[in-house]
Amino acid sequence: MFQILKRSAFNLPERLVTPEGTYTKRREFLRQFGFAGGGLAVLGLGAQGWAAQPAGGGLKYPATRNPDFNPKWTLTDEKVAATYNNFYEFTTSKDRVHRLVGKFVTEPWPLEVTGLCENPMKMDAMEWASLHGVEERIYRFRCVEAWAMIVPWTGFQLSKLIEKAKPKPEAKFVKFVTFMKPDQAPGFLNMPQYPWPYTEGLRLDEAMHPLTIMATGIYGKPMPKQHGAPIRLVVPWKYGFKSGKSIVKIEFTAQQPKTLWESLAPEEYPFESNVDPGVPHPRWSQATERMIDSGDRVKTQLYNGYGSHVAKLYSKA
Ligand SMILES: Nc1nc2c(c(=O)[nH]1)N[C@H]1C(S)=C(S)[C@@H](COP(=O)(O)O)O[C@H]1N2
Ligand SMILES: [Mo]
Repeated sequence: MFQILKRSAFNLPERLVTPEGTYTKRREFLRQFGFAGGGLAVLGLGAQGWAAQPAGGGLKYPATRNPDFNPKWTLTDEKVAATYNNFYEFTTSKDRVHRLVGKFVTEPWPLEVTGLCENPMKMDAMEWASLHGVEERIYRFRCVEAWAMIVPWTGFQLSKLIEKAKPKPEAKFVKFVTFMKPDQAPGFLNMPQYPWPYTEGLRLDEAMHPLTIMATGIYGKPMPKQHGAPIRLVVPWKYGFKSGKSIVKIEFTAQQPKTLWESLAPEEYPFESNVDPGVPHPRWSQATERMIDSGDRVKTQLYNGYGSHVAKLYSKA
């Protein structure tokens, strides 16, 4: 998905393929972030391998697996998951994200909880996670592009953090904002046409749902940078783009937040975006999905198989 621009556009010098407006916008962007002279800051291809780990902020790995989320499913191969990523802040090439994260600094990681709440917080995300504890859960994960994986996440229920923040009665939505450091991730400058930072959102009741977690690790280890270190959202019944990576701000709002993908293509990536095999994407079917390691095609399930947990959130009764 996300072929808002033709794939080839990324392989040509930008000034030859983008409209004047976009080029000008990029120049402004470079200036704003202190890259004078118009040269792109070339970020070295990280020498670290796919398995490079951040320190993990003092959390103990592996965390105890929650027995309620310990299905007998075969896990996706760890290396395949770590080398097939969507993280547009770095690149649109899934197989290259893990090579481009070398300069991404993920510790310390200030996280701001703000907006319509009684108890706004500024915290170090890893300290907060250590203090409140993490657990492991095996979840299915389904990208809107019709690929899927089964992975063990480590994290905590977002509801824990929301309860501490005490949203006000007017708060109806939660907005999630990703880091934006153009000197640490080449995608910002290479793709100035995207409305950065990556922003996602949930209804407050979806954010409070016990399946919704903030993940600090995967495969029993601290989160590798390409998976959204040090802390990311995971919403297993929605398409993967709802699960924002490397979150720096969580904000309670009265109005439905404008998300990055919704502002680019609302008919393709609407706000709700629950996994649904019966609703095709405008450009492809959602009836089946491809497991990224085996290549097997399997039937897509309504709510990604989590209907018994979440269908009641959407019943119109
Ligand atoms: N900040 C940010 N979060 C993001 C994305 C992104 O490009 N930037 N891509 C999303 C998409 S489309 C998917 S499918 C998942 C991929 O997560 P993974 O690479 O850990 O499998 O991250 C989501 N979160
Ligand atoms: Mo995705």
